[in-house]
Amino acid sequence: MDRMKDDYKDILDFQFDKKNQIAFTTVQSCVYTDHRKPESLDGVWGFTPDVFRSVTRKNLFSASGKDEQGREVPMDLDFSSMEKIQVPGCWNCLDDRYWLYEGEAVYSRTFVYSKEKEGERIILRVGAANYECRIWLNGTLLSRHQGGFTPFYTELTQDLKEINHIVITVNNRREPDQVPSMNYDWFNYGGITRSVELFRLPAVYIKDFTASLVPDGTYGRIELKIKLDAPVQGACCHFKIEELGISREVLTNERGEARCVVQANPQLWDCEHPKLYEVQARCLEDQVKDRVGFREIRCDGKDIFLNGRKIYLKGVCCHEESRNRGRIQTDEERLEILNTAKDMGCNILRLTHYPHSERMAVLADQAGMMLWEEIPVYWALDFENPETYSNAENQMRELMFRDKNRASVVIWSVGNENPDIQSRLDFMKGLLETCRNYDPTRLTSAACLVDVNTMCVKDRLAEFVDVVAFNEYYGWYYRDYEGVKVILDNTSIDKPMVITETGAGAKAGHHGGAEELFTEEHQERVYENQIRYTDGRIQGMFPWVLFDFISPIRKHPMQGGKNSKGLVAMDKATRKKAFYVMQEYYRNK
Ligand code: GCB
Repeated sequence: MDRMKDDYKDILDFQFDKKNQIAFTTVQSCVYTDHRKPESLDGVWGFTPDVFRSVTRKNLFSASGKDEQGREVPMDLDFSSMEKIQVPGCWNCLDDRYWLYEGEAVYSRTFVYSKEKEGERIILRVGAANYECRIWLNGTLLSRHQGGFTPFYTELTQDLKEINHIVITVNNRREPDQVPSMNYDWFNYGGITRSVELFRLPAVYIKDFTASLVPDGTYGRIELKIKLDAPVQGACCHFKIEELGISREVLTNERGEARCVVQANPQLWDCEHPKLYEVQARCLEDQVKDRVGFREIRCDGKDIFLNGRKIYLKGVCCHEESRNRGRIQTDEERLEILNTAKDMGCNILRLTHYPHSERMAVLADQAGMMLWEEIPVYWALDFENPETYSNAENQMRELMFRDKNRASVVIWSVGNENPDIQSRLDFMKGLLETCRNYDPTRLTSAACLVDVNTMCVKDRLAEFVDVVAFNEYYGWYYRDYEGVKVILDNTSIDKPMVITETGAGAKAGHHGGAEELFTEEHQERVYENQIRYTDGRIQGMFPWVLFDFISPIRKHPMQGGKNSKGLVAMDKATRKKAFYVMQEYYRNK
C-alpha cells in the first residue's frame, strides 16, 4: 500500500507545493554588482508553459529518467529538447499562442563552471522575473522570489558542479494578495524579463556600496559607505574619488561596515550638467566602483529645490514597453525615450507604475533627466494583509538598494490611487518611513486621491509625503475642463503639489472636432486647458502618458487594446498634436 501511495504521490497530492515553500529571497540577499564583470547566462534557454505545474508537481528538476535497475523510464519532459526562448524575454511575444498566457512556465539551461580561485563565491543575479520565481540548481531548490520588477540574488557556491543544470520557474498569475494585485491598466508580461548573470566574488566581498552628497545644504560633504557580507572588524577600506583628490582609509566596525564623510567641492549634478565622478572602494580582496553624480533635492514650503535652485517638474509618465518585445527594451530604445522627453522639454520622467530596468537610471544619470521611481502599489491591494505589506516593502527596498547611487532618481513614490482607508494609510506610512530610514537623500511621494464630491485633494496620506501628487482627468473622464481649477482653488496644502497624471485618449491620425472623443484635436484641447488652469499654481506636471501602451482593459474600437493617451503613438515616432502643446509650454517655462 505504501508503495502504491508513493507511485501515485504526484497525482493524489493536493499539497505537492508544500515542499517548495522555502522562505522568499529578500533585500537582505542583495549584492552590489554594478560595474562588476558578469558572466552572462542570457541567450537561448529551454522553455515550456506549465499550466498544470506538473514539472514542480512531479519534481522533474531532479528526476533521473532511470529506475532502480538503471533502466530507462518514460518522462513527461525532456529538458534537452524544449522549445527555445530568449532570455531576457517575455513569453507573450514568443508566439501568439502565449499572448494571454498567465501562469507557470519553466526555463532551463546548462552552464559550465570552473573554479578560478580557492574560496571564491558564485552569486546568481536575476535582473527581474515576473512575478514569482524559483530557482533549482542541479535538482536543489535554492531560492524563491516574489515581485516582478526588482533584481534578486542567490548564492550558488555550494551546489555547483562542472556541468550545471539550472531550472527557473516563473509564474505571472495575478493574485489578490500580491503587489500589484488583480486589476491594473497595463499588460501582464510574463517571463525572465531582465538579464541573468553570475558574479565571481572573493570569500568576503563588498555587499553594499553607497556614495552620496550629504543633504545639509552645504553641497560640500560626501558620504561614502560600504558593508562587507560578513561581520569582519578592523579591515581597512580605501575610498577614492580621484577627480576630487579624495583618498581615505577607514576600518570596518564589528558589523563589517566602513563609513566616512569627506569634505569636497564637487561640480553638482543637474539636468544641464549631469556631471558624474568615478568613486571607488577597496577592502580585503574586493573592490567596487561606480559613476556617481552629487546633488541635493529638497522641499521648502510649496517649493522644490535642486541644488538650492527652485525647479518646476516638467515631467511626463512612461511605461516600460518596447514596440514588439513587450517589457524588453534595448539601450537604444531607452535613449529614444529620454531624447523624446528631452525634446518635449522635460526635466523629469515618471517611470510608472513599477520599477523599470536599472539601465534607465544609468542612462538618465548620463543624460541629465531626473526620475520619479515607484513600486506597483496600485489601485486596490490587500492592505490588511501583513504579508502583502512585507512584499511591498521588500520591493521598495530592493529598488532603493539597486538605484541608490543614481543622482537622477529624486523621488520615491510608494503608491498610486489607493483608497483612503485606515489599513492603506498604515501600509503607506510604513513604506514612507522605510524610504526615509534608508534614504534621506530623496523626496517621497504617492499619487493621492481627489474627492470629486467636494472637489479637492482629500487624502490623509498627503500629510505624510514630501510632495503631494494627484491624478486628474478633467476634460476626459470628467468633461468639464475647469474641474482642475476648482480643485486647486479648494485645496490648500503647504507642500509642493504636482499633477502626476492628466490627459485624454486620442487615436494617432484620427482627426475631428475638438469636442470629439479620441481625436487628436480633443486631446490637444484637453492639454491647452490643463495648462490654462494649472500654470503657476502647481510645482510640476506629468502628462499621462508619453507613448500609447498595451492594456487589456481598453476594448473600445478606438483603443483597440491600447491605452491611447500617449502624446506619441505606440510606434514611438508619430507625435500627436498634444505633444507640441506640451513642448511649447515646457520649452518656454
Ligand atoms: C490612472 C492610472 C493609470 C491609467 C490612467 C488612465 O489614473 O494611474 O495607470 O492608465 O489613469 O489612462 O485612465
